[in-house]
Amino acid sequence: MLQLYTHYRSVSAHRVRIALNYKGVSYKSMFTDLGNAAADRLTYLNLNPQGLVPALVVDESLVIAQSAAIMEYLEERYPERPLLPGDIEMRARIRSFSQIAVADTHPLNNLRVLRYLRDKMDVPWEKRRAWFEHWLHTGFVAMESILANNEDTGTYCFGDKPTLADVCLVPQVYLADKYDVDLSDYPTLRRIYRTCLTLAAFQAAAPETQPDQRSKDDA
Ligand SMILES: N[C@@H](CCC(=O)N[C@@H](CS)C(=O)NCC(=O)O)C(=O)O
Repeated sequence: MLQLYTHYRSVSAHRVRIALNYKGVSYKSMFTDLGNAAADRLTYLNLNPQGLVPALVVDESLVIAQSAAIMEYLEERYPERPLLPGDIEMRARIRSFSQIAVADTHPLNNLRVLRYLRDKMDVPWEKRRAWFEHWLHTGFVAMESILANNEDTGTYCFGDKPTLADVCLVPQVYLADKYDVDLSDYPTLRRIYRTCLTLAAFQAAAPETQPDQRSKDDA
């Protein structure tokens, strides 16, 4: 069985959990602590030298790091219930939209960047918060503009079934929502986000439904 190294708060792992669930692929969750425990970290670095989550262990010869690479692999290996549907132009549009979250928004706000600002650059909390919000809004403004002006926008980002675009949008909006970022300027993103959250694949991937989150609640 596939093993997914994950953490409930990880935006990148959240994407991969949605993709796995949407495709109906069984996997075992391997919980990490985002680098807080040194012993675990050394073991994990042997698996994924970058030390980030997620990582998907396919078998002893293949460990895939990077959520975009994992989701492309899942799409090719499990083409049923496609996340990249349509013709070559449509797939390019979906990939392009998805990368706004994966490549240009999330990397500026991930834990190691925010910790670096705090620990090495002495950036106070208010300024770190301003940084966090700035890069979220920069991504959301572009995403909203694309969807609000696109005739392919339907129930979901591109048409009437979820695609990779929705898989990448939802964890980003979830994060913003959790930190009370004002999303009032993004009605299309909010509508699609709410629709996605009615689907079992998205619900089962949500941070609050993950066993590592629940064990924290129990503690
Ligand atoms: N580009 C990577 C980013 C992975 C990433 O930054 N993961 C975060 C959690 S969302 C992480 O492991 N953070 C730990 C840290 O920053 O030390 C991907 O999409 O998989």
